[in-house]
Amino acid sequence: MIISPARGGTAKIIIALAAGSILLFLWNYALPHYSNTIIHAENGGKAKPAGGEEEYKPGEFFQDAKPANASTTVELNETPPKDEIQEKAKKPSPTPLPVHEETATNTKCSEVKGADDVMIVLKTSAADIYDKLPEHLLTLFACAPHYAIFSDLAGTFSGHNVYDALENVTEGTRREHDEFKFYDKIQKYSTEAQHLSDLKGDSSKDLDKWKFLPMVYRAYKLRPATKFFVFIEDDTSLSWTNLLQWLSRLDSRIPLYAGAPSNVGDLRFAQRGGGYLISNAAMKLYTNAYEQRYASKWEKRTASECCGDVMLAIALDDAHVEFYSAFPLLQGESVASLDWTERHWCAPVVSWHHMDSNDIDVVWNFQQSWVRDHGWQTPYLVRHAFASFVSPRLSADHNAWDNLSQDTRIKKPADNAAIEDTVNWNGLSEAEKNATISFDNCRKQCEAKEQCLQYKYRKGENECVFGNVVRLGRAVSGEGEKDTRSGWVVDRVNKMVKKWEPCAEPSWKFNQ
Ligand SMILES: *[C@@H]1O[C@H](CO)[C@@H](O)[C@H](O)[C@H]1NC(C)=O
Ligand SMILES: *[C@@H]1O[C@H](CO)[C@@H](O)[C@H](O)[C@H]1NC(C)=O
Ligand SMILES: *[C@@H]1O[C@H](CO)[C@@H](O)[C@H](O)[C@H]1NC(C)=O
Ligand SMILES: CC(=O)N[C@H]1CO[C@H](CO)[C@@H](O)[C@@H]1O
Repeated sequence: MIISPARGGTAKIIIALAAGSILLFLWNYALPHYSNTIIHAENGGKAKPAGGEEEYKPGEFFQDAKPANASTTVELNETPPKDEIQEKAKKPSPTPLPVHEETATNTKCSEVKGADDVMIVLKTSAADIYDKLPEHLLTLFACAPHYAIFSDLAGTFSGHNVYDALENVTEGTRREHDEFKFYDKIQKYSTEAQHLSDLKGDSSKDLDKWKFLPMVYRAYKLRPATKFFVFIEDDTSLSWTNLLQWLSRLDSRIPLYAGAPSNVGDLRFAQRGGGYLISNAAMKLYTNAYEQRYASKWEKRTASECCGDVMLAIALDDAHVEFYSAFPLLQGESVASLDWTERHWCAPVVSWHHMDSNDIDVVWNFQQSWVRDHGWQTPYLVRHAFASFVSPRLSADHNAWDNLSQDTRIKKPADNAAIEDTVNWNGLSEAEKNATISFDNCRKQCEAKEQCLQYKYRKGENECVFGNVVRLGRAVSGEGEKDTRSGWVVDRVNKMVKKWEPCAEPSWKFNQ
Protein backbone atom coordinates (compact mmCIF):
# COMPACT_ATOMS: atom_id res chain seq x y z
CA MET A 1 0.00 0.00 0.00
CA ILE A 2 1.24 3.42 -0.82
CA ILE A 3 -0.09 6.23 1.21
CA SER A 4 0.37 9.48 -0.55
CA PRO A 5 -0.20 12.63 1.43
CA ALA A 6 -3.01 14.96 0.53
CA ARG A 7 -1.96 17.37 -2.14
CA GLY A 8 0.14 20.11 -0.70
CA GLY A 9 1.21 21.54 -4.00
CA THR A 10 -1.73 23.78 -4.57
CA ALA A 11 -1.50 27.27 -3.36
CA LYS A 12 -2.78 27.05 0.11
CA ILE A 13 -0.18 29.02 1.83
CA ILE A 14 -1.66 31.15 4.43
CA ILE A 15 0.51 33.78 5.88
CA ALA A 16 -0.49 36.13 8.57
CA LEU A 17 0.69 39.63 8.01
CA ALA A 18 1.10 42.31 10.55
CA ALA A 19 -1.21 44.27 8.33
CA GLY A 20 -1.56 47.23 10.62
CA SER A 21 2.08 48.11 10.78
CA ILE A 22 2.72 47.39 7.14
CA LEU A 23 -0.18 49.53 6.08
CA LEU A 24 0.90 52.29 8.36
CA PHE A 25 4.31 52.08 6.76
CA LEU A 26 2.80 52.20 3.30
CA TRP A 27 0.59 55.05 4.31
CA ASN A 28 3.49 57.01 5.64
CA TYR A 29 6.17 56.29 3.10
CA ALA A 30 5.02 54.54 0.02
CA LEU A 31 1.65 56.00 -0.74
CA PRO A 32 1.75 57.68 -4.08
CA HIS A 33 -0.33 60.69 -4.84
CA TYR A 34 -3.55 59.36 -6.17
CA SER A 35 -5.33 62.01 -8.06
CA ASN A 36 -8.80 62.71 -6.81
CA THR A 37 -10.18 63.29 -10.22
CA ILE A 38 -10.01 61.23 -13.33
CA ILE A 39 -10.71 62.66 -16.72
CA HIS A 40 -13.04 60.29 -18.46
CA ALA A 41 -12.60 60.44 -22.17
CA GLU A 42 -15.99 58.79 -22.52
CA ASN A 43 -17.40 61.57 -20.45
CA GLY A 44 -16.60 64.30 -22.89
CA GLY A 45 -13.40 64.91 -20.98
CA LYS A 46 -15.36 66.18 -18.02
CA ALA A 47 -13.67 65.65 -14.70
CA LYS A 48 -15.62 63.57 -12.27
CA PRO A 49 -14.78 62.37 -8.82
CA ALA A 50 -13.01 59.04 -8.78
CA GLY A 51 -15.82 56.84 -7.60
CA GLY A 52 -16.64 59.10 -4.69
CA GLU A 53 -13.52 57.96 -2.84
CA GLU A 54 -13.22 59.18 0.66
CA GLU A 55 -9.87 59.51 2.23
CA TYR A 56 -8.23 56.21 2.96
CA LYS A 57 -7.74 55.48 6.63
CA PRO A 58 -5.01 53.07 7.63
CA GLY A 59 -6.36 49.91 9.16
CA GLU A 60 -9.60 49.95 7.23
CA PHE A 61 -8.17 48.37 4.15
CA PHE A 62 -8.82 44.76 4.94
CA GLN A 63 -11.86 45.17 7.07
CA ASP A 64 -14.84 43.14 6.11
CA ALA A 65 -16.80 46.04 4.85
CA LYS A 66 -20.57 45.82 4.77
CA PRO A 67 -21.93 45.32 1.31
CA ALA A 68 -22.77 48.56 -0.41
CA ASN A 69 -26.48 49.25 -0.51
CA ALA A 70 -27.94 47.44 -3.41
CA SER A 71 -29.99 50.12 -4.98
CA THR A 72 -29.39 51.16 -8.50
CA THR A 73 -28.16 47.99 -10.03
CA VAL A 74 -28.95 45.26 -12.17
CA GLU A 75 -30.11 43.13 -14.86
CA LEU A 76 -27.60 41.20 -16.77
CA ASN A 77 -25.88 41.68 -19.97
CA GLU A 78 -27.72 43.22 -22.80
CA THR A 79 -26.67 40.27 -24.92
CA PRO A 80 -28.37 37.13 -23.73
CA PRO A 81 -27.43 33.82 -25.37
CA LYS A 82 -28.65 33.56 -28.92
CA ASP A 83 -31.17 30.81 -28.34
CA GLU A 84 -32.68 32.86 -25.57
CA ILE A 85 -33.15 35.75 -27.95
CA GLN A 86 -34.82 33.48 -30.45
CA GLU A 87 -36.95 32.01 -27.74
CA LYS A 88 -38.15 35.43 -26.71
CA ALA A 89 -38.79 36.49 -30.26
CA LYS A 90 -40.96 33.46 -30.83
CA LYS A 91 -43.36 33.86 -27.99
CA PRO A 92 -43.67 37.07 -26.04
CA SER A 93 -44.02 36.12 -22.44
CA PRO A 94 -47.64 36.58 -21.34
CA THR A 95 -46.71 37.23 -17.75
CA PRO A 96 -43.97 39.77 -17.15
CA LEU A 97 -40.76 38.40 -15.70
CA PRO A 98 -40.58 38.81 -11.95
CA VAL A 99 -38.91 42.12 -11.21
CA HIS A 100 -36.46 42.26 -8.38
CA GLU A 101 -36.21 45.37 -6.32
CA GLU A 102 -32.70 45.78 -7.61
CA THR A 103 -33.70 45.77 -11.25
CA ALA A 104 -35.41 49.09 -10.87
CA THR A 105 -32.80 50.61 -13.12
CA ASN A 106 -31.44 48.26 -15.74
CA THR A 107 -27.72 48.37 -15.38
CA LYS A 108 -25.83 46.78 -18.20
CA CYS A 109 -22.96 44.57 -17.15
CA SER A 110 -20.54 47.12 -18.55
CA GLU A 111 -22.05 49.85 -16.42
CA VAL A 112 -22.08 48.15 -13.07
CA LYS A 113 -20.51 50.13 -10.28
CA GLY A 114 -16.74 49.82 -10.45
CA ALA A 115 -16.62 48.49 -14.01
CA ASP A 116 -14.91 51.64 -15.18
CA ASP A 117 -12.16 51.30 -12.57
CA VAL A 118 -10.70 48.05 -13.79
CA MET A 119 -8.73 46.97 -16.80
CA ILE A 120 -8.46 43.30 -17.68
CA VAL A 121 -5.25 42.32 -19.43
CA LEU A 122 -5.21 38.98 -21.18
CA LYS A 123 -2.03 37.29 -22.32
CA THR A 124 -2.12 34.78 -25.14
CA SER A 125 0.03 33.71 -28.08
CA ALA A 126 -0.35 33.77 -31.84
CA ALA A 127 -0.57 29.97 -31.72
CA ASP A 128 -3.44 29.89 -29.23
CA ILE A 129 -5.40 33.02 -29.92
CA TYR A 130 -7.85 31.46 -32.38
CA ASP A 131 -8.75 28.74 -29.89
CA LYS A 132 -8.88 30.82 -26.79
CA LEU A 133 -9.83 34.41 -27.47
CA PRO A 134 -13.33 34.13 -28.99
CA GLU A 135 -14.88 32.86 -25.76
CA HIS A 136 -13.40 35.75 -23.77
CA LEU A 137 -14.70 38.26 -26.29
CA LEU A 138 -18.19 36.81 -26.00
CA THR A 139 -18.21 36.73 -22.22
CA LEU A 140 -15.91 38.78 -19.99
CA PHE A 141 -14.87 41.29 -22.63
CA ALA A 142 -18.49 41.89 -23.55
CA CYS A 143 -18.80 43.33 -20.04
CA ALA A 144 -15.42 44.84 -19.18
CA PRO A 145 -15.30 48.35 -20.62
CA HIS A 146 -11.50 48.32 -20.55
CA TYR A 147 -9.32 45.45 -21.59
CA ALA A 148 -6.17 44.76 -23.54
CA ILE A 149 -4.91 41.67 -25.32
CA PHE A 150 -1.21 40.87 -25.46
CA SER A 151 0.43 38.27 -27.64
CA ASP A 152 3.68 37.63 -29.51
CA LEU A 153 2.30 39.13 -32.68
CA ALA A 154 0.72 42.53 -33.20
CA GLY A 155 -2.46 42.89 -35.17
CA THR A 156 -6.19 42.83 -34.89
CA PHE A 157 -8.44 39.95 -34.02
CA SER A 158 -11.97 40.44 -35.30
CA GLY A 159 -11.45 44.15 -34.97
CA HIS A 160 -9.88 43.96 -31.51
CA ASN A 161 -6.40 45.33 -31.02
CA VAL A 162 -3.76 42.79 -30.13
CA TYR A 163 -0.47 44.09 -28.78
CA ASP A 164 2.87 42.44 -29.28
CA ALA A 165 4.38 42.31 -25.81
CA LEU A 166 7.80 41.50 -27.26
CA GLU A 167 8.15 44.34 -29.72
CA ASN A 168 10.70 46.22 -27.64
CA VAL A 169 12.85 43.36 -26.39
CA THR A 170 16.40 44.54 -27.01
CA GLU A 171 18.44 43.41 -29.99
CA GLY A 172 21.08 41.77 -27.84
CA THR A 173 18.57 39.57 -26.07
CA ARG A 174 16.93 38.58 -29.33
CA ARG A 175 20.23 37.46 -30.77
CA GLU A 176 21.28 35.63 -27.66
CA HIS A 177 18.23 33.49 -26.98
CA ASP A 178 16.99 30.83 -29.33
CA GLU A 179 13.32 31.32 -28.54
CA PHE A 180 13.47 34.55 -30.50
CA LYS A 181 14.14 32.58 -33.65
CA PHE A 182 10.70 31.23 -33.06
CA TYR A 183 9.43 34.76 -32.56
CA ASP A 184 10.80 35.61 -36.00
CA LYS A 185 9.06 32.57 -37.38
CA ILE A 186 5.74 33.78 -36.00
CA GLN A 187 6.18 37.11 -37.75
CA LYS A 188 7.06 35.28 -40.96
CA TYR A 189 4.03 33.01 -40.75
CA SER A 190 1.88 36.05 -40.29
CA THR A 191 3.30 37.86 -43.31
CA GLU A 192 2.86 34.74 -45.40
CA ALA A 193 -0.67 34.21 -44.08
CA GLN A 194 0.18 30.70 -42.89
CA HIS A 195 -1.77 28.98 -40.16
CA LEU A 196 -0.49 30.37 -36.89
CA SER A 197 -2.18 27.65 -34.87
CA ASP A 198 0.36 25.23 -36.36
CA LEU A 199 2.94 26.93 -34.15
CA LYS A 200 1.63 25.50 -30.88
CA GLY A 201 4.18 23.86 -28.67
CA ASP A 202 7.14 24.31 -26.41
CA SER A 203 8.77 27.13 -28.35
CA SER A 204 5.63 29.17 -27.91
CA LYS A 205 5.83 28.53 -24.18
CA ASP A 206 9.52 29.47 -24.01
CA LEU A 207 8.74 32.89 -25.40
CA ASP A 208 6.05 33.46 -22.83
CA LYS A 209 8.24 34.55 -19.93
CA TRP A 210 9.57 37.51 -21.90
CA LYS A 211 6.12 38.99 -22.26
CA PHE A 212 5.33 39.77 -18.65
CA LEU A 213 7.39 42.84 -17.83
CA PRO A 214 6.75 44.80 -21.04
CA MET A 215 3.08 43.81 -20.94
CA VAL A 216 2.54 45.15 -17.43
CA TYR A 217 4.35 48.35 -18.34
CA ARG A 218 2.43 48.87 -21.54
CA ALA A 219 -0.90 48.14 -19.85
CA TYR A 220 -0.27 50.96 -17.42
CA LYS A 221 0.71 53.31 -20.23
CA LEU A 222 -2.50 52.50 -22.07
CA ARG A 223 -4.70 53.64 -19.18
CA PRO A 224 -2.69 55.19 -16.37
CA ALA A 225 -5.74 56.37 -14.43
CA THR A 226 -7.15 52.87 -14.04
CA LYS A 227 -7.48 51.89 -10.41
CA PHE A 228 -7.01 48.15 -10.77
CA PHE A 229 -5.27 46.05 -13.38
CA VAL A 230 -6.14 42.37 -13.46
CA PHE A 231 -3.89 40.13 -15.54
CA ILE A 232 -5.11 36.77 -16.76
CA GLU A 233 -4.04 33.92 -19.01
CA ASP A 234 -6.14 32.73 -21.90
CA ASP A 235 -7.32 29.75 -19.84
CA THR A 236 -8.33 31.82 -16.83
CA SER A 237 -11.99 32.44 -16.12
CA LEU A 238 -12.93 35.53 -14.12
CA SER A 239 -16.21 36.21 -12.42
CA TRP A 240 -17.16 39.73 -13.42
CA THR A 241 -19.57 40.29 -10.56
CA ASN A 242 -17.34 38.79 -7.87
CA LEU A 243 -14.32 40.67 -9.18
CA LEU A 244 -16.11 44.03 -9.03
CA GLN A 245 -17.44 43.35 -5.56
CA TRP A 246 -13.99 42.39 -4.37
CA LEU A 247 -12.29 45.43 -5.88
CA SER A 248 -14.88 47.74 -4.35
CA ARG A 249 -13.45 46.75 -0.97
CA LEU A 250 -9.86 47.58 -1.87
CA ASP A 251 -8.00 50.85 -2.10
CA SER A 252 -6.09 51.43 -5.30
CA ARG A 253 -3.89 54.03 -3.61
CA ILE A 254 -2.16 51.22 -1.76
CA PRO A 255 0.62 49.46 -3.66
CA LEU A 256 -0.93 46.07 -3.98
CA TYR A 257 0.16 43.02 -5.91
CA ALA A 258 -2.02 40.03 -5.16
CA GLY A 259 -2.73 36.58 -6.47
CA ALA A 260 -2.69 32.88 -5.70
CA PRO A 261 0.66 32.42 -3.95
CA SER A 262 3.46 30.14 -4.91
CA ASN A 263 7.08 30.02 -3.79
CA VAL A 264 10.47 29.81 -5.41
CA GLY A 265 13.01 29.82 -2.64
CA ASP A 266 12.14 32.77 -0.44
CA LEU A 267 10.30 34.57 -3.16
CA ARG A 268 6.52 34.52 -3.12
CA PHE A 269 4.82 35.23 -6.37
CA ALA A 270 1.36 35.19 -7.88
CA GLN A 271 0.81 32.18 -10.11
CA ARG A 272 -0.10 33.54 -13.50
CA GLY A 273 -2.98 31.16 -14.11
CA GLY A 274 -5.12 32.30 -11.21
CA GLY A 275 -4.85 35.88 -12.39
CA TYR A 276 -3.13 38.64 -10.46
CA LEU A 277 -4.14 42.07 -9.36
CA ILE A 278 -1.93 45.15 -9.43
CA SER A 279 -3.27 48.39 -8.01
CA ASN A 280 -2.71 51.78 -9.53
CA ALA A 281 -0.25 52.74 -6.79
CA ALA A 282 1.79 49.60 -7.41
CA MET A 283 1.73 50.22 -11.15
CA LYS A 284 3.21 53.67 -10.61
CA LEU A 285 6.07 52.29 -8.56
CA TYR A 286 6.61 49.54 -11.09
CA THR A 287 6.57 51.86 -14.08
CA ASN A 288 9.14 54.19 -12.59
CA ALA A 289 11.42 51.29 -11.80
CA TYR A 290 10.82 49.76 -15.23
CA GLU A 291 11.96 52.87 -17.02
CA GLN A 292 15.20 52.82 -15.10
CA ARG A 293 15.92 49.14 -14.89
CA TYR A 294 14.25 47.14 -17.60
CA ALA A 295 16.92 47.28 -20.28
CA SER A 296 19.87 47.42 -17.91
CA LYS A 297 18.84 44.79 -15.42
CA TRP A 298 15.44 43.12 -15.57
CA GLU A 299 15.61 41.86 -19.12
CA LYS A 300 18.90 40.08 -18.47
CA ARG A 301 17.53 38.58 -15.30
CA THR A 302 14.54 37.23 -17.23
CA ALA A 303 16.90 34.95 -19.13
CA SER A 304 17.88 33.11 -15.97
CA GLU A 305 14.41 32.77 -14.47
CA CYS A 306 12.12 29.88 -15.29
CA CYS A 307 8.98 31.84 -15.72
CA GLY A 308 7.47 35.19 -16.36
CA ASP A 309 5.32 35.26 -13.26
CA VAL A 310 8.38 34.68 -11.10
CA MET A 311 10.29 37.39 -12.94
CA LEU A 312 7.42 39.82 -12.48
CA ALA A 313 7.47 39.20 -8.73
CA ILE A 314 11.21 39.90 -8.71
CA ALA A 315 10.69 43.16 -10.59
CA LEU A 316 7.82 44.24 -8.36
CA ASP A 317 9.90 43.48 -5.32
CA ASP A 318 12.69 45.54 -6.82
CA ALA A 319 10.14 48.34 -7.22
CA HIS A 320 9.16 47.98 -3.53
CA VAL A 321 5.75 46.54 -4.20
CA GLU A 322 4.64 43.92 -1.73
CA PHE A 323 2.90 40.68 -2.48
CA TYR A 324 -0.36 39.68 -0.85
CA SER A 325 -1.88 36.27 -1.05
CA ALA A 326 -5.35 36.57 -2.56
CA PHE A 327 -6.11 32.90 -2.11
CA PRO A 328 -8.78 31.59 -2.27
CA LEU A 329 -10.43 34.50 -4.11
CA LEU A 330 -7.86 34.12 -6.85
CA GLN A 331 -6.87 30.50 -7.21
CA GLY A 332 -5.33 28.12 -9.66
CA GLU A 333 -7.79 25.24 -9.85
CA SER A 334 -10.61 24.43 -12.22
CA VAL A 335 -14.09 23.27 -11.32
CA ALA A 336 -12.86 19.73 -11.92
CA SER A 337 -9.73 19.91 -9.78
CA LEU A 338 -10.71 22.13 -6.84
CA ASP A 339 -10.88 20.41 -3.48
CA TRP A 340 -14.28 21.35 -2.09
CA THR A 341 -13.50 21.71 1.58
CA GLU A 342 -14.80 23.67 4.52
CA ARG A 343 -11.81 25.95 4.37
CA HIS A 344 -13.00 27.91 1.35
CA TRP A 345 -16.68 27.01 1.44
CA CYS A 346 -17.81 30.59 2.14
CA ALA A 347 -15.31 32.37 -0.09
CA PRO A 348 -16.43 34.12 -3.26
CA VAL A 349 -14.77 32.68 -6.36
CA VAL A 350 -13.10 35.38 -8.41
CA SER A 351 -11.00 33.18 -10.69
CA TRP A 352 -10.72 29.69 -12.10
CA HIS A 353 -7.76 28.29 -14.00
CA HIS A 354 -7.20 25.51 -16.57
CA MET A 355 -10.54 26.32 -18.09
CA ASP A 356 -11.15 25.62 -21.76
CA SER A 357 -13.72 27.60 -23.73
CA ASN A 358 -16.43 25.14 -22.87
CA ASP A 359 -15.70 25.41 -19.14
CA ILE A 360 -15.59 29.19 -19.29
CA ASP A 361 -18.94 29.23 -21.02
CA VAL A 362 -20.58 26.99 -18.45
CA VAL A 363 -19.35 29.10 -15.56
CA TRP A 364 -20.32 32.30 -17.34
CA ASN A 365 -23.86 31.07 -17.90
CA PHE A 366 -24.05 30.18 -14.24
CA GLN A 367 -22.92 33.67 -13.33
CA GLN A 368 -25.54 35.23 -15.60
CA SER A 369 -28.38 33.46 -13.88
CA TRP A 370 -26.79 34.17 -10.52
CA VAL A 371 -26.83 37.91 -11.22
CA ARG A 372 -30.36 37.70 -12.58
CA ASP A 373 -31.48 36.18 -9.29
CA HIS A 374 -29.26 38.00 -6.83
CA GLY A 375 -28.10 41.25 -8.41
CA TRP A 376 -24.61 42.64 -8.64
CA GLN A 377 -24.06 43.10 -4.93
CA THR A 378 -24.20 39.50 -3.80
CA PRO A 379 -21.19 37.34 -4.58
CA TYR A 380 -21.50 33.72 -5.50
CA LEU A 381 -19.51 31.54 -3.12
CA VAL A 382 -17.68 28.26 -3.42
CA ARG A 383 -20.72 26.57 -1.95
CA HIS A 384 -22.96 27.94 -4.70
CA ALA A 385 -20.55 26.66 -7.33
CA PHE A 386 -20.60 23.30 -5.58
CA ALA A 387 -24.38 23.19 -5.64
CA SER A 388 -24.44 24.03 -9.33
CA PHE A 389 -21.47 22.16 -10.80
CA VAL A 390 -20.59 19.34 -8.44
CA SER A 391 -23.54 18.21 -6.39
CA PRO A 392 -25.76 17.17 -9.33
CA ARG A 393 -22.95 15.02 -10.74
CA LEU A 394 -22.08 13.01 -7.66
CA SER A 395 -23.09 9.40 -7.94
CA ALA A 396 -21.91 6.06 -6.69
CA ASP A 397 -20.70 4.93 -10.10
CA HIS A 398 -19.24 6.99 -12.90
CA ASN A 399 -17.72 5.11 -15.81
CA ALA A 400 -14.63 6.36 -17.64
CA TRP A 401 -14.30 9.06 -15.02
CA ASP A 402 -11.27 10.08 -13.00
CA ASN A 403 -12.36 11.80 -9.84
CA LEU A 404 -8.85 12.70 -8.75
CA SER A 405 -9.02 10.55 -5.65
CA GLN A 406 -5.51 10.43 -4.34
CA ASP A 407 -5.26 10.08 -0.60
CA THR A 408 -4.80 6.33 -0.21
CA ARG A 409 -3.89 3.88 -2.90
CA ILE A 410 -4.20 0.12 -2.68
CA LYS A 411 -2.51 -1.70 -5.49
CA LYS A 412 -1.84 -5.35 -5.89
CA PRO A 413 1.92 -5.63 -6.43
CA ALA A 414 3.13 -7.19 -9.64
CA ASP A 415 5.26 -10.33 -9.36
CA ASN A 416 8.42 -8.33 -9.86
CA ALA A 417 7.34 -5.51 -7.51
CA ALA A 418 9.75 -3.78 -5.16
CA ILE A 419 10.12 -5.49 -1.80
CA GLU A 420 8.74 -2.45 -0.07
CA ASP A 421 5.48 -2.66 -2.03
CA THR A 422 5.16 -6.33 -1.22
CA VAL A 423 5.74 -5.69 2.47
CA ASN A 424 3.10 -2.96 2.46
CA TRP A 425 0.73 -5.27 0.67
CA ASN A 426 1.28 -8.08 3.15
CA GLY A 427 0.39 -5.69 5.97
CA LEU A 428 -3.12 -5.12 4.62
CA SER A 429 -6.26 -6.81 5.88
CA GLU A 430 -7.97 -9.26 3.60
CA ALA A 431 -10.85 -6.85 3.05
CA GLU A 432 -8.40 -4.15 1.98
CA LYS A 433 -6.66 -6.52 -0.38
CA ASN A 434 -10.03 -7.41 -1.82
CA ALA A 435 -10.59 -3.77 -2.74
CA THR A 436 -8.29 -4.33 -5.72
CA ILE A 437 -10.44 -7.13 -7.12
CA SER A 438 -13.44 -5.14 -8.32
CA PHE A 439 -15.06 -1.73 -8.44
CA ASP A 440 -17.73 -2.88 -5.99
CA ASN A 441 -15.12 -4.05 -3.50
CA CYS A 442 -13.28 -0.77 -3.85
CA ARG A 443 -16.50 1.13 -3.15
CA LYS A 444 -17.31 -1.06 -0.13
CA GLN A 445 -13.87 -0.46 1.35
CA CYS A 446 -14.31 3.27 0.95
CA GLU A 447 -17.67 3.10 2.67
CA ALA A 448 -16.07 1.14 5.49
CA LYS A 449 -13.55 3.91 6.13
CA GLU A 450 -15.08 6.83 7.95
CA GLN A 451 -12.94 9.47 6.22
CA CYS A 452 -13.42 8.21 2.71
CA LEU A 453 -15.59 10.35 0.42
CA GLN A 454 -14.69 9.12 -3.04
CA TYR A 455 -13.00 6.25 -4.78
CA LYS A 456 -11.50 5.36 -8.07
CA TYR A 457 -10.94 1.91 -9.45
CA ARG A 458 -8.68 0.89 -12.31
CA LYS A 459 -9.21 -2.65 -13.42
CA GLY A 460 -6.12 -3.04 -15.57
CA GLU A 461 -3.94 -1.85 -12.70
CA ASN A 462 -5.62 -3.82 -9.91
CA GLU A 463 -5.78 -0.50 -8.17
CA CYS A 464 -8.24 1.14 -5.80
CA VAL A 465 -7.72 4.74 -4.67
CA PHE A 466 -9.60 6.56 -1.91
CA GLY A 467 -10.09 10.29 -1.51
CA ASN A 468 -10.82 12.13 1.72
CA VAL A 469 -11.82 15.37 0.06
CA VAL A 470 -14.37 15.92 -2.67
CA ARG A 471 -13.10 16.61 -6.15
CA LEU A 472 -15.22 16.45 -9.25
CA GLY A 473 -12.63 15.17 -11.70
CA ARG A 474 -13.38 14.66 -15.35
CA ALA A 475 -14.17 12.15 -18.01
CA VAL A 476 -11.18 10.21 -19.30
CA SER A 477 -10.76 8.77 -22.75
CA GLY A 478 -7.06 8.03 -23.24
CA GLU A 479 -5.78 4.52 -23.85
CA GLY A 480 -5.29 2.79 -20.50
CA GLU A 481 -7.55 5.33 -18.79
CA LYS A 482 -10.91 4.27 -20.15
CA ASP A 483 -11.25 1.53 -17.57
CA THR A 484 -11.12 4.11 -14.79
CA ARG A 485 -14.31 4.13 -12.77
CA SER A 486 -15.09 6.51 -9.94
CA GLY A 487 -17.75 7.18 -7.38
CA TRP A 488 -18.64 9.17 -4.29
CA VAL A 489 -20.20 8.21 -0.97
CA VAL A 490 -22.99 10.61 -1.77
CA ASP A 491 -24.84 10.50 1.58
CA ARG A 492 -21.64 11.16 3.45
CA VAL A 493 -20.78 14.09 1.20
CA ASN A 494 -24.25 15.58 1.53
CA LYS A 495 -24.19 15.26 5.29
CA MET A 496 -20.79 16.88 5.47
CA VAL A 497 -21.65 19.93 3.39
CA LYS A 498 -24.91 20.39 5.30
CA LYS A 499 -22.79 20.96 8.37
CA TRP A 500 -20.87 23.72 6.60
CA GLU A 501 -24.03 25.54 5.56
CA PRO A 502 -25.04 28.21 5.64
CA CYS A 503 -22.41 30.86 5.28
CA ALA A 504 -23.31 33.73 7.56
CA GLU A 505 -21.18 36.13 5.54
CA PRO A 506 -19.08 35.89 2.42
CA SER A 507 -15.49 35.49 3.44
CA TRP A 508 -13.56 38.19 1.58
CA LYS A 509 -10.47 37.84 3.73
CA PHE A 510 -7.44 37.08 1.70
CA ASN A 511 -4.31 38.40 3.29
CA GLN A 512 -3.81 35.93 6.06
C1 LIG B 1 -27.85 52.03 3.27
O1 LIG B 1 -28.93 51.41 3.90
C2 LIG B 1 -29.06 51.73 5.27
C3 LIG B 1 -30.16 50.89 5.87
O2 LIG B 1 -31.26 50.78 4.97
C4 LIG B 1 -29.29 53.25 5.41
O3 LIG B 1 -29.39 53.60 6.78
C5 LIG B 1 -28.15 53.99 4.77
O4 LIG B 1 -28.40 55.39 4.79
C6 LIG B 1 -27.96 53.56 3.33
N1 LIG B 1 -26.74 54.14 2.80
C7 LIG B 1 -26.66 54.64 1.59
C8 LIG B 1 -25.32 55.17 1.20
O5 LIG B 1 -27.61 54.68 0.81
C1 LIG C 1 7.67 49.94 -27.43
O1 LIG C 1 8.23 51.21 -27.61
C2 LIG C 1 7.36 52.19 -28.18
C3 LIG C 1 8.17 53.43 -28.43
O2 LIG C 1 8.81 53.87 -27.26
C4 LIG C 1 6.20 52.41 -27.24
O3 LIG C 1 5.29 53.34 -27.78
C5 LIG C 1 5.48 51.09 -26.97
O4 LIG C 1 4.48 51.28 -26.01
C6 LIG C 1 6.46 50.03 -26.50
N1 LIG C 1 5.78 48.75 -26.41
C7 LIG C 1 5.85 47.95 -25.37
C8 LIG C 1 5.11 46.65 -25.44
O5 LIG C 1 6.47 48.23 -24.37
C1 LIG D 1 -12.13 -11.49 -0.10
O1 LIG D 1 -12.41 -12.10 -1.34
C2 LIG D 1 -12.41 -13.52 -1.27
C3 LIG D 1 -12.57 -14.06 -2.69
O2 LIG D 1 -13.55 -13.36 -3.39
C4 LIG D 1 -13.53 -13.97 -0.35
O3 LIG D 1 -13.52 -15.37 -0.23
C5 LIG D 1 -13.30 -13.36 1.03
O4 LIG D 1 -14.36 -13.69 1.90
C6 LIG D 1 -13.16 -11.88 0.94
N1 LIG D 1 -12.79 -11.36 2.26
C7 LIG D 1 -13.34 -10.30 2.81
C8 LIG D 1 -12.87 -9.95 4.19
O5 LIG D 1 -14.20 -9.62 2.25
C1 LIG E 1 -7.92 13.11 -15.72
C2 LIG E 1 -7.00 13.37 -14.60
O1 LIG E 1 -6.84 14.50 -14.19
N1 LIG E 1 -6.39 12.32 -14.08
C3 LIG E 1 -5.52 12.39 -12.95
C4 LIG E 1 -6.12 11.56 -11.83
O2 LIG E 1 -5.25 11.53 -10.73
C5 LIG E 1 -3.99 10.97 -11.00
C6 LIG E 1 -3.23 10.89 -9.71
O3 LIG E 1 -3.33 12.06 -9.00
C7 LIG E 1 -3.28 11.82 -12.05
O4 LIG E 1 -2.01 11.28 -12.36
C8 LIG E 1 -4.13 11.89 -13.30
O5 LIG E 1 -3.55 12.74 -14.25
